[in-house]
Amino acid sequence: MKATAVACANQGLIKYWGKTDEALRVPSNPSISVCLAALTTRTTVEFSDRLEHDELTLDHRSSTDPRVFQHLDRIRELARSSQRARVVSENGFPPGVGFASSASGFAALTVAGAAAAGLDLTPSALSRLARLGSGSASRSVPGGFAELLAEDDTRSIAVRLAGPDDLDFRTLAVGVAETEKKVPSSAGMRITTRTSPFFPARLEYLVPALERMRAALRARNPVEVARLAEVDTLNMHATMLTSDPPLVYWSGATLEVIRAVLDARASGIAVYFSVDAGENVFVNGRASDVAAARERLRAVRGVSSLVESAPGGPARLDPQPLF
Ligand code: 2P0
Repeated sequence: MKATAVACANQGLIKYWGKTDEALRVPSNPSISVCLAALTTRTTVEFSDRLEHDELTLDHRSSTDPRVFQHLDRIRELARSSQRARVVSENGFPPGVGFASSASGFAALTVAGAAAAGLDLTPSALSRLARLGSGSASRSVPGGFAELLAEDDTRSIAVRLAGPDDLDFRTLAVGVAETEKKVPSSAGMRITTRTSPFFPARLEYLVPALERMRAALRARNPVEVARLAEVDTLNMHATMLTSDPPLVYWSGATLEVIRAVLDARASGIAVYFSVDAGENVFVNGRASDVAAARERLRAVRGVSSLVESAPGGPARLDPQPLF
């Protein structure tokens, strides 16, 4: 059987950085994200008796990414199937934008793969399954503004806190990266949780920080959501910078964009920065403020791309296959 799904990438607003169980990708803390409608992945999966081994094509190139094959094994185990799969996946991101995402990729693979295997999973089961592929992918399953709970394996699922149209919220994805990030998230999280003296302080700070973010979403307050994401960015990066070895994900251009955001704010435009585990910067705020800051950010040295995105919806099956 064949099925196709489309899923959005997402931006951590209260960020996920640490696991209590690496094999099962159980997060150390709950995290809250917003899906990005402009950054999507489309994936088609076919399970068939005619295939002798799994075949994977990512953005028109043959791939042997073991994480994808392991994920197909998880789906086969749930479906009690031994059929091999053909997987074709394409990122709808503007070329060279540097925001390629395991979140949209594993969310689309999960939704398409489960349907292609004939599984009829609940939204919670789909979110958990996506988490086993990549923690942040679980948040792309419900879409909108979602919280990934940090419980045990079965209860660490993402639930929706607000729909994509509930807040006047926009994100400018500001691309500055020219290279792949140096330390992948899984390895980086391990280093931080084991070595940063600030990590225990982060876990303490997160309890009220999460509550404030949930309250800002309930109040439909986009400026407060953007502000709290900036506060959390600095808190998470403080734990990365104080890891041993240090994790310095920012480049000079990252700081230039951050300074431009602070300057914009000083001149009365309510925009806030947010940085995940990489050099690129998200700039968040109301649609009118993000539009007002756009040209200033385009002019910053080192900026190679700007993509404006509204909040996105859930991962969904789609009738348009890639093969
Ligand atoms: C986030 N990040 O909340 C944070 C901010 C990176 C920094 O979710 O190891 O790529 O595959 O579970 O999902 C990155 O985490 O990590 C992430 P794995 P993933 O968006």
